[in-house]
Amino acid sequence: MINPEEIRARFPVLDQEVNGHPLIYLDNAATTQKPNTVIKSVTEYYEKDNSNVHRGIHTLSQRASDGYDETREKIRGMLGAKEAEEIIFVRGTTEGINLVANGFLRRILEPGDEILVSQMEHHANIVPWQLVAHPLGAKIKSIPMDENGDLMIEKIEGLINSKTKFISVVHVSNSLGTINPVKEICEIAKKAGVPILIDGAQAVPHMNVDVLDIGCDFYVFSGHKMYGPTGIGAVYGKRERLEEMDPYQGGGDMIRSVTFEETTYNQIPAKLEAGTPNIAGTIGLGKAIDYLKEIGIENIEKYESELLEYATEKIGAIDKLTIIGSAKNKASVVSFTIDGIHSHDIGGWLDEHGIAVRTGHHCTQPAMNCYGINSTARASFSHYNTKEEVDKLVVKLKEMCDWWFN
Ligand code: 7TS
Repeated sequence: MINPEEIRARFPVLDQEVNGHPLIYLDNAATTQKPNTVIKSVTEYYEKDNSNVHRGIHTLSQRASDGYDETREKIRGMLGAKEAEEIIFVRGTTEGINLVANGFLRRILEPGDEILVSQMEHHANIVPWQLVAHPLGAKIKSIPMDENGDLMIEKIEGLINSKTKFISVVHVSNSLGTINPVKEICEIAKKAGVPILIDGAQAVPHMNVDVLDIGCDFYVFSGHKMYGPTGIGAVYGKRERLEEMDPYQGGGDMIRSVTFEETTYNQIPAKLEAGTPNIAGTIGLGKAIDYLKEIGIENIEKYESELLEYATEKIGAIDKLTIIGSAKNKASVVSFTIDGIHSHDIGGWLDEHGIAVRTGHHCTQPAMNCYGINSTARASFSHYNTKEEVDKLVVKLKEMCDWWFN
């Protein structure tokens, strides 16, 4: 059971006023706030252990390396992967997808080839594929969605052909909240013999993820969206896929031997992690995983889905307001438009009252195009948000409409 009072006490940033009002933070899909254990672990690392990893036999370097390696193991456990070596540290989802696009796809792509993504992808799951595909004469195709924001899964088989070299699909949409049936999609990909990546940026903070059950080749996520620090995330890749890959960046740690003529590479994961990593961020991410384990991801999922149901009903009842995205299976995101008021004006009004929401296209322009709009206001909820906060949001939205239209 989630006790929001107890939870909130662990997130120092929530205890403040913004523009003279208690902060109501509803921008969790952009980034989540950090519990005190995560903040403390980063400070303590710099106060006591700061050193480079895997490079020295001295004690501080051992401690830094231990913390770094422990997080790799914690991520393995969180995702249900077979081996810790299948976890590659990156800056976040964006860098993870760029790593796979460059290290995996570039080697196998030929002119005329195709990459399949969905219509609701974040730009981070479109542009890296284009950067690799377009100079090679390959192209991106998309899986359509219906007006509720559900992907048309039945169309996928027809979109795959002998030219399809890769599929990449978002687990949970950041702008619509849709939870995609990724296991089913991976089965289709597997049957067709096409490797598949799942963008888990919005999934890991909200639900249990098991990469073996899902059956994906790659799974990527960002630490900062799951209560960890910014600048750290991970790619899960099946061992054989990671071993096939070319390094994306060259430098320290990723080599076995270097001469001017030739370099041989280290084993995974080091092969794909050139240079000094974000050590403090990794240690903070480890603490974020401990936090999620302690609270229980199932408890979070249950609490957030009740909050979503409550918010959908209350927000959806506001006159002139349309909720964008009403998929069968949704995470705690409510995107909306109000006829006659630009979403930036909605965001500005709410901010004046201490309420933080995101407005704009949420880096999902193709999804916005499907609805014939270019932006929404988006309230995205975490397990530290409450029904009282939803009520305050609704009051302020109604006041704004009264003021605007009268
Ligand atoms: N994929 C999805 C589904 C996302 O929601 C985001 C960020 C990314 C990829 C990129 O993640 P990053 O950590 O590498 O930046 N989404 C959002 C958002 O909804 N508002 O701000 C960032």
